[in-house]
Amino acid sequence: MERRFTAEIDPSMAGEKATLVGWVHEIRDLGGITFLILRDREGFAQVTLPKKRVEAELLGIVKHISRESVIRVTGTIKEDERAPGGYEILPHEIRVLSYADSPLPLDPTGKVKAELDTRLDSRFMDLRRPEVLAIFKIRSYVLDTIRNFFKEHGFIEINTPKIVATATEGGTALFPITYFNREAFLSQSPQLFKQIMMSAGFDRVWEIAPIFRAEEHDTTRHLNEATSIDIEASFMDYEDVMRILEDLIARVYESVKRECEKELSDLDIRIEVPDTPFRRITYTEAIDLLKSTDNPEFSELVWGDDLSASCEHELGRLIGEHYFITDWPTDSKPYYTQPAENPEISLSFDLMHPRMELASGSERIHDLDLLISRIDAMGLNPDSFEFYLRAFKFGIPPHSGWGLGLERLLMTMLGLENIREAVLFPRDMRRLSP
Ligand code: AMO
Repeated sequence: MERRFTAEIDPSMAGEKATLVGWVHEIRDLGGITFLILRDREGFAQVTLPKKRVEAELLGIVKHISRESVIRVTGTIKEDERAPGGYEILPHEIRVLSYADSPLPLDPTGKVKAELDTRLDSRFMDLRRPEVLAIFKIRSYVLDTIRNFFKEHGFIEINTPKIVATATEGGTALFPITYFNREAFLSQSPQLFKQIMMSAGFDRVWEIAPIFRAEEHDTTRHLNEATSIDIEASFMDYEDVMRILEDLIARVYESVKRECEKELSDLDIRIEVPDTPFRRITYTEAIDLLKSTDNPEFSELVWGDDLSASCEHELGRLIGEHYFITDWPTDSKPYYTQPAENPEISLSFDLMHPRMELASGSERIHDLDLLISRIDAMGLNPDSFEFYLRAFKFGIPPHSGWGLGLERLLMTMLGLENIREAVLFPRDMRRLSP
């Protein structure tokens, strides 16, 4: 008989036979009756064994099953409004497909709380919890939504190399690797390649792929391997790509709210779709706003300073919703960022959630001489960018783009405390396994 998911059965099927497979979530022996709760990816089902009415052999099997063993149950569906899904299964056959050892490394019912580190050490078991699984079902759904969004907006999906010869975002945060007899690095960003694709005439491209950052940040919002959602678009200015970004964020929230009701309820959260357009403040206005608070921490701020985590936090508190900080000092942004008419200011933006930065982007320099002089001014050697600079010599359109962190998007949308919650097997300074 074909197996079905627990959620594919409902009380109207009473009297029919069904086969379910899954994990033994709980066994409750009440003397005259035993309840076995079976768990699969989609939910729970109650398997009911009244002592007087089931074969002794089945009772014997159930007596010796350990929690979290994998079983197959075939039985008759019966309506029972007290059971999960409104039905129970009266079993004819129970097979143990894989025994689980005990004690278990974690409690998959979540009743016994464990530290995140302990959970990540036994991630296979942690992921069995419905509220943890829900995050990854939503993650998968978000990726679908993004793919559809880009398709509708005329973007072509690209895949760029993750083994590269040069830094893109400045030389500090690279993982060096050995590439035969040469030095190479894990890619920090598809930046240079997505720009080259503008010279290649692809017009609008997107990529979702890992980025590797060797930053020694041990925080709740930094990973050493993250997932970046990147776009690059020709003949668009930075306002154009900001609009695409805010529309994408709103679409993701809307779709998750509409389509992931069960997962949101497993996580016990509600989400509010943010209104668009998002508020835009310039970097200069952000500095003024911070200085106008009576917090002495901000009184010393001067134009050109980085916005620290506590600045971001204070701005988030004051603004209280998604917003853009635009027109950053040119020197605070990477060499490929287009300066404005006043060259101290750049045509750039960060997308902020009240809790943290989600994305950054800009209009790009497409004038070769200016690009070389910016690379120089940043203390980098234009020779090592030869493969990139060549693409600017033979006709390249004006273009703009951005990169959005998938895990930060999930973390802020779902109110997760730690970014590691949004990654199956996170990589951080201390964690390389599993
Ligand atoms: P940036 O370096 O700001 O920009 O990265 C873009 C977004 O990627 C996410 N991100 C991270 N998330 C978790 N852990 C990290 N260590 C990490 N580093 C980055 C953030 C961030 O906002 N090339 C430009 C983008 C562009 O201009 O198109 C870039 O990489 O959410």
